[in-house]
Amino acid sequence: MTIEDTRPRSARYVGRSVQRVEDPRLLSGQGRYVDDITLPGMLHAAFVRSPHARARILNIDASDALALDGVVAVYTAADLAWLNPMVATGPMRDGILAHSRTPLATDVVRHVGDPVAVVLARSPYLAEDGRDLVDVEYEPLEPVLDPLAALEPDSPLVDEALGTNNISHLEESAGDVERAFAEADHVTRLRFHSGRSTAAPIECRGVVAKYEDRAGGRYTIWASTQMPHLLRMFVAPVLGVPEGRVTISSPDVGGAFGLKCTVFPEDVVIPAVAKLSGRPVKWIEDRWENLAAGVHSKDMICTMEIAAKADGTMTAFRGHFVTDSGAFSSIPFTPLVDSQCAGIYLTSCYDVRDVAYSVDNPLTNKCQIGAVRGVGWVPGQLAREVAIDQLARELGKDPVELRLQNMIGPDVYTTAFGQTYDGGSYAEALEKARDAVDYASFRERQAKAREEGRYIGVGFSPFVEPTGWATASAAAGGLPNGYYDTASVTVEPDGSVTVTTGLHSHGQGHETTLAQVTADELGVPMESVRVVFGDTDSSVFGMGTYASRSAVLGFGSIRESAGQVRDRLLRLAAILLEADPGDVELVDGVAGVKGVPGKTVPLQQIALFGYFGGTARPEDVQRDALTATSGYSPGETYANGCAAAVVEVDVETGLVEVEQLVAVEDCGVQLNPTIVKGQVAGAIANGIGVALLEDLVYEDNGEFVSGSLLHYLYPSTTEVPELDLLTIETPSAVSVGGVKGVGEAGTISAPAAIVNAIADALSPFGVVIDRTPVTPEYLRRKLRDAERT
Ligand code: SMO
Repeated sequence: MTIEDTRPRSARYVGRSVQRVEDPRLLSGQGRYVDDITLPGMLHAAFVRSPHARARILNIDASDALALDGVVAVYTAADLAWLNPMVATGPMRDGILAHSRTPLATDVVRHVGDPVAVVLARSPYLAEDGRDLVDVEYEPLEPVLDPLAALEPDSPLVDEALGTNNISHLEESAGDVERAFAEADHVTRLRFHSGRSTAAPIECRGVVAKYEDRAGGRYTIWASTQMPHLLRMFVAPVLGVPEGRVTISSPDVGGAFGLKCTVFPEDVVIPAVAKLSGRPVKWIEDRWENLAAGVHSKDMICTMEIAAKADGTMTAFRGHFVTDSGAFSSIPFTPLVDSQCAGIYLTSCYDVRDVAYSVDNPLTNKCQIGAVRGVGWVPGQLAREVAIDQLARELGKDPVELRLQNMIGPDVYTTAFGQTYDGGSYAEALEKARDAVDYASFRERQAKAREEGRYIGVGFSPFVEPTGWATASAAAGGLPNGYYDTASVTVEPDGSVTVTTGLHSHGQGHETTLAQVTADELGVPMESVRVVFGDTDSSVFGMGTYASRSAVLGFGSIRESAGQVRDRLLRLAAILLEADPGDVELVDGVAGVKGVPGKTVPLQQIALFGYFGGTARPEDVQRDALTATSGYSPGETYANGCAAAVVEVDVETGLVEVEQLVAVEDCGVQLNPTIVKGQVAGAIANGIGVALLEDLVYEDNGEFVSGSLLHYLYPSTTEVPELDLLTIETPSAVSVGGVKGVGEAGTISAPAAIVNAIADALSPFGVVIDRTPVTPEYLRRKLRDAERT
């Protein structure tokens, strides 16, 4: 490993841009992904999927497929009737209907891509050929496609067993919203449609499974997932076996972005057909399946109202969020991960005490809505920040000044809904972004450009992001179940260190950051630390990686467990050094006595003594040696920051060019600044896609037309400008090490900054931007409409 800076080795690792330990492996093609798993006798699976949005299955004829040489089996729902249903309860909360599904469609298909049958063959190509030969006879039914119409009492039902399409209507309010609106000098109202997007990781999903008919049956499942233990928890009951008979192994994961913290039908179908066929089975998702039948996100109709005084003081927020939820309630997080997250964090960094939101989650005949980077914070942020710019225009106020006027202070703050922020640089981040785009001179530049027929604009989007998802933050966010994580830290007999965690890494660099943390806590060189995760047999139980939680949970759980081990190391060293444990220090893997140069003992010797030193060791060490396991669930941690965008709009073509993008990130104490920058840059690129490009489109008959990366556009290097990545470090008041999470902020903040910049550029035309993505076609239509009026 190479260390970038030249500080003395005794310096702490935390806070340093240590180069990523995993990169040599990943960059030299030595990563091991699900598709790299090959087992003797393995068959390959391909899914027969619905071409219809909604249809009754009249007949499935697999005879032609089975006649094809190399096709081994075709299974339908009838063959899997022994599986238990997959049930989405909405993480143990009230107010959402439990929705269950079978992993393969039984009588009705509910969206394009809904799996109907699975073909097993000797090769993936033969499996696909066999798939094309399965003859499914359908009777098309009228699909439910408009989420608002789906809420009407006379709408056809996506799932008749539920008796309604709306799987959740929630309302919550604080203060006196009615009165605040009645007494307002000014009310701004915006209806904003946040478009349908997804994660589209480079590595699509994949499952390999093997079943062994011993000891009551054992499943080994390799899956590309963010949460091996939770996946096991949800898959085992569907397979009808105890969790102890299921091993989930998630090797290297080539991007996940929330999509892979979902439990999918294929996760149970593949192990089930491995059992039925008696052969290991591999399924690797193709891009069409990923786009049509993974998870979608957003597609939220947001109605945002702001009550304000004439001087610009915002007195109340009211929001209504309707998620076009798709055909199934995604497991485990359900579409509330979008709609409710938009509502519950509505006040963000503003001191608004009268606030109300409501959400609806109509099922429709489209792909399910689930977690994707930034979840419902993205549409919530868009609705609020775009409405604030609209308010500023209507009141003739400067949008930055108006925001600063309404912003909370930097100290610990409890929102109207009861979330307690752990302190942050709310105003400072906005000011920093403002200065980075040279706002003081911008209006002059803008006026000059307009004289030349060029339309440039600037937009801001300050944010607060819940991070370090744990029991406290979940409770404050209206999810009454517990989230924590565990780490085990072991100093091996030779003095090397093994850490296991139930967190996962799919690009975040946990092999590096968690080693940095461990090395500091123990006082050992980082090179001696190995971080193990991704396999339920070899890692301690954990909740997985999502919601910008791993830095906080990983640091906290490692500090707890490493602290216990270090305590034992120091007491052992004290015996060897014939010193008082209080006088012993461990630095860079060498124990010494403070103030006594030359009197040292290396970690290797301490460890050997710890394992084999007989009765000379303290009694608890004789019992537990040098290993400890500890859990951690921090208080609420909230990152904050601000995105600012400068754009130029070509009014002839409707094309938007992002000229400058500034991201100010305050995620508390940074474990590794380079990794923080990487996280922010990737998220900002994602945010540019959400704002301008990414759109999953269904035609009026429910046909899905965005099934390739020619149609589902995401940004490449030509759409992402040089980014100005700035940081502020406000240590968390509540977490171990003052750490807050990072990973989603850019996706949350960038879209609203870009939309506001476009609206600012086009303010002479009176164009109201009311959706994402802001495509050239959409902008031209808006400009034409504006010219006509
Ligand atoms: S959508 Mo993220 O993995 O919480």
